[in-house]
Amino acid sequence: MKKEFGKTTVECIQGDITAQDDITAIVNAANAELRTGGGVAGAIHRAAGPGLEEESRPLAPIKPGEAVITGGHDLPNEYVIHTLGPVYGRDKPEADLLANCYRNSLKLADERGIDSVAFPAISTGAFGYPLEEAAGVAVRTVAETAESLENVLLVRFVLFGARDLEAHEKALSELG
Ligand code: AR6
Repeated sequence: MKKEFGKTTVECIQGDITAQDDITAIVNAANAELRTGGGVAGAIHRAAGPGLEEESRPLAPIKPGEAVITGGHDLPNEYVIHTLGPVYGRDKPEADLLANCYRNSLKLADERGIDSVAFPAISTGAFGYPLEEAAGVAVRTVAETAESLENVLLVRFVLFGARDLEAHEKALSELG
């Protein structure tokens, strides 16, 4: 499923964030220390190789909502944007912090002249953010931010499971 916002196409697919060969920058649902970890972060660090953690370490720690950028190392992507999602029930206000993750990642990409960005469903795994709520924040924030982007022409949500895909497609279909 796809929709246009300004010059940017926003789409949702089911898949693995480490297998997006046609995307310039993938986003990592990172931990504050920018270390390997589990979930998306584990998959990204495994695919990128040890150079990713070496490059990331001096940029840590990051706070919820912040985003930093590194090279892609052995990934098929030129860049990895690392952002720290809120832990649901602890980092408040959750919705604002989660929105900052998407907004700051896209702004960073746009400043670097990056044309395409892929996001996982930040905070919806280990950090416990309820899926439907998070999908609404994610899709609304990307759509709003897209209106002012110059360089990012494609934003792809890469959802691991069928339920994740359904929640994001529903949120996207509900936007005007
Ligand atoms: N591609 C796309 N989505 C994935 C993949 C993948 N390869 N693997 C998992 N997901 P999580 P968080 C989905 O836990 O909630 C880590 O340990 C997953 O099914 O990766 O922001 C970090 O080190 C879920 O829907 O991120 C942090 O400590 C979504 O990605 C902490 O977890 C996010 O799950 C971050 O927690």
